[in-house]
Amino acid sequence: MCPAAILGERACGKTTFLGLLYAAQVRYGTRVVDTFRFHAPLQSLRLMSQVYEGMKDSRFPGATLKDEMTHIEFMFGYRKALSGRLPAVFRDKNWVNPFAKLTFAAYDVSGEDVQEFIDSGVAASPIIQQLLKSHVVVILADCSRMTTTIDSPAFRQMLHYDSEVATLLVALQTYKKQEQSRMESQGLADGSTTIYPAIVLSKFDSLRDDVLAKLGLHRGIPDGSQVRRRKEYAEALLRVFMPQTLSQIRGGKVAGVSFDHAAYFFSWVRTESAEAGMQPVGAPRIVRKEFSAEGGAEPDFSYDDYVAFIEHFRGVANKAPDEIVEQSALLDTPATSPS
Ligand SMILES: Nc1nc2c(ncn2[C@@H]2O[C@H](COP(=O)(O)OP(=O)(O)OP(=O)(O)O)[C@@H](O)[C@H]2O)c(=O)[nH]1
Ligand SMILES: [Mg+2]
Repeated sequence: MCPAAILGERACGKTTFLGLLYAAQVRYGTRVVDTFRFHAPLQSLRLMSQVYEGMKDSRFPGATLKDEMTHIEFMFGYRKALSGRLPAVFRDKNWVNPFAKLTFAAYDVSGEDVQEFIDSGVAASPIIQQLLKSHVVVILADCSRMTTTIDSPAFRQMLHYDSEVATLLVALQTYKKQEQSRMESQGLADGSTTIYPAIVLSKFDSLRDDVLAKLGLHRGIPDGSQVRRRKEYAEALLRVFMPQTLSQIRGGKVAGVSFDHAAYFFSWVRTESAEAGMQPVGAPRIVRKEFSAEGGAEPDFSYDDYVAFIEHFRGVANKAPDEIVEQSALLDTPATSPS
């Protein structure tokens, strides 16, 4: 089981993201049910489904209560291609888990625990210790705060968030280095660790036209088949609004710990105010799609990107470290030795 962290600042769209991920998972999972599983503890499940129910009713979630976010977790499981090829004797043992798993937890970068860690560098709280164990980091970047007015509070706040995320990434890399030397000294590691970063550009629908124009971008996101152009598009935004984070994840290998290529996803929800071309007054109302047999009356959101998110992590889950643990567990168990 590989731990994954979702990072976001106050009001950047974390809860909305979780609700939409839940929706996408329900819809997608019912089609590809054999190779993808979603599990969550009751409390998390309840929150995610309630958020989604609200969105079906055109409402965005309310602000998350203090500490509520720290209890949200869920798991993605992907059937391993490998299990089909294992000899029957392994397949039949339930200790050979046929699913590669990622357990996601969401962290509020503006929350007390994270702030205390950023300030002190001491990983005192269990929340931070859990965060540092993650091999996957999903970073939310709020497009509604992207502005070309460089002395505006929104811009300053964005750069502040950028520096906090970069600090956390450095801490994560340092922790992995230490973990790796510990493992190496016990003969358990092969001298390299990979951290898998993903960036979600949240509230993409509220990115302003003048920002796009200044960066020479068009409003249309290159579609999923144009991987390189999508990456360039996302990085054009991040280079301006999250430069330190971008430079961290592209920093190459440091003492055997490296960041994998970042994956980029766009999250948007169609809202009434955006449609009418007006500045939102209060919380915007979500536009729903026509009622369909497929999904009732659903909010209109970037479903394809959420599916791409789920599928991207299939590859990651299969490469991520729990494979190593399970392999060595196999070898360590005499009764099940393959020879
Ligand atoms: N236009 C638009 N607005 C969004 C979108 N996602 C979120 N919002 C707006 O941003 C607000 C905050 O979103 P949340 O998902 O609650 O953000 P959060 O990070 O969970 O916020 P806290 O829990 O309060 O820190 C929502 O109430 C919406 O008004 C989106 O995709 N498009
Ligand atoms: Mg929230």
